[in-house]
Amino acid sequence: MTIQRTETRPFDDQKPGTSGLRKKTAHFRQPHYLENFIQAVFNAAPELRGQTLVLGGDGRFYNRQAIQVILKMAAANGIGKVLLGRGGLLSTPAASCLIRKHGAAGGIILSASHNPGGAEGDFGVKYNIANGGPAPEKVTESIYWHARNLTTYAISDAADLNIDQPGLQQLETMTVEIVDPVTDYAALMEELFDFDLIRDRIAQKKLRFCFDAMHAVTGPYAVEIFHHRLGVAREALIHCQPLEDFGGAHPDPNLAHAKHLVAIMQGAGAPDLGAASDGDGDRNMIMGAGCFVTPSDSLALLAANAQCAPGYREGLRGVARSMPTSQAVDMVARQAGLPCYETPTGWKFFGNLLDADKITLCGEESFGTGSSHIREKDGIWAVLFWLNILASRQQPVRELLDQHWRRYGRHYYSRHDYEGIAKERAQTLMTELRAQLSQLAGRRFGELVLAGADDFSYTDPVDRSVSQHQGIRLLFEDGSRIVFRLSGTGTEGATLRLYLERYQNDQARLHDDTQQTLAPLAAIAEQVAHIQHHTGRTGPDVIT
Ligand code: VG1
Ligand code: CO
Repeated sequence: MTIQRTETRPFDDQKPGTSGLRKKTAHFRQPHYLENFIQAVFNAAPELRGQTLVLGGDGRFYNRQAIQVILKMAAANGIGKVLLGRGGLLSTPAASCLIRKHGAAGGIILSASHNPGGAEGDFGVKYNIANGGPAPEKVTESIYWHARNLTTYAISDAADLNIDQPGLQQLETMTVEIVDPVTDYAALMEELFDFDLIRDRIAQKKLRFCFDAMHAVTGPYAVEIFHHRLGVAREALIHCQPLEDFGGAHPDPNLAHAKHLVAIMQGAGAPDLGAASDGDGDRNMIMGAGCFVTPSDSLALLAANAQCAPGYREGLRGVARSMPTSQAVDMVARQAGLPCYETPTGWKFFGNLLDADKITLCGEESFGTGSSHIREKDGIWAVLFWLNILASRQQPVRELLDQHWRRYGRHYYSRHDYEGIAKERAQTLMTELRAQLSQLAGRRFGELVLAGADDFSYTDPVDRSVSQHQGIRLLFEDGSRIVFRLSGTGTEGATLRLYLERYQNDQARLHDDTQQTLAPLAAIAEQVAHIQHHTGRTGPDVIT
């Protein structure tokens, strides 16, 4: 066993996006590509030397090979110990939990999240810091700098490790401890939620539940937590075997991709709660019998009902949402007198607020919800929170939603995605839009009047760091909003995201059709941004 210094040349495209470095799997598998990025991480994070690194991934194609490479590079870069999920598996929230629980200096999570996997699909690498959360921008910028200035990387020539064998192994001077991916995480969940109450309601058949793991990483977590610890029938947990290609499907828990679950929840005799999670287990979709809860509403409902769960009984410090997320949670915060923060898209911006104890709950419109228990969004946690609320309130999801809207008003909300458009055309759309911003205020579109328009900029209230160009907002006098952003997680061309939101508190208008309600806003977006002209598309590819 010796440590090799391999010469390499930098790749210029290793800039981490919204959530790590995400590329086509084939791109990642080209010689030196993964190694370069990992070396850039180790160079940018000298605090890992002699310390513990948590490692795992969502089990997609190339996960196991990448784990072997990273282990050998960690050994060659002086990492003290690696805590590895058995079989190379760890959900993103479980990795965050392990980092915090074991005082690790950081973690590497292999995942392209909700993007499809397989040789033709996507692969990704995320780096998390000692608080358990995604590396903040100053760290990702440093990784990018190192990636562009790399000449060599260090790797041990040791043989592959058996990553399916729990226990301790040695690699050069580094210890590798292979742990069960679920145990610590499940214990944390038991601290937060009333498992006895949920188990009782399930046993009495008063709370019927169905979960779709989408052949991704949450399968083993769902079986252990929902089946073994809460007594949910095994048949009610579907697609729980993690597969390298997610069964050829898109592991994205939304109405477009979680078709199986949607069919169950729309069908006769639907269970009380249906939920799904994404590739790496940080997203969640919530459905009631015959109804869908938007992620923005889900965050608001969790905030309004937090006291149902033992872990949150002492109350919330505050809440936060990403800028494009609907303002439903703001209404809850206002009535409860809680601080409410608006951050750019991506979980990394919540870390400082959570560390400084300014917030307890946070979420994004993209099916992500989380809390101060870890520093990532957390799919299974959100589902348990819903189970706990349903077990305590003993009302159907639809009724809870109705009551919520009656009290706070309803934010009709939808996101329209235009995927795989030419990068230059997407840039032109955004540039032309930006150029108009100063002239837009005061403009009238039918009954809607624009109060203002800007390019969202965020100053972190804790470290005062500034993040600019986080999305273009058109803000209307009645509180409606249109937001335009380019995705930072795609791997082909550009994806334009158009977010539409309209507030309604007329009690007679709480059950209108969402897309119809938002149609005037979609028309304004087209009128202002000329989406059809720039994208060459007549409509969005995905509506969530
Ligand atoms: C998307 C979502 C964002 C989320 C990110 C990572 O980013 O919009 O809210 O944080 O994915 O989620 P973008 O830049 O494509 O809009 V995941 O589940 O990939 O870790
Ligand atoms: Co994810």
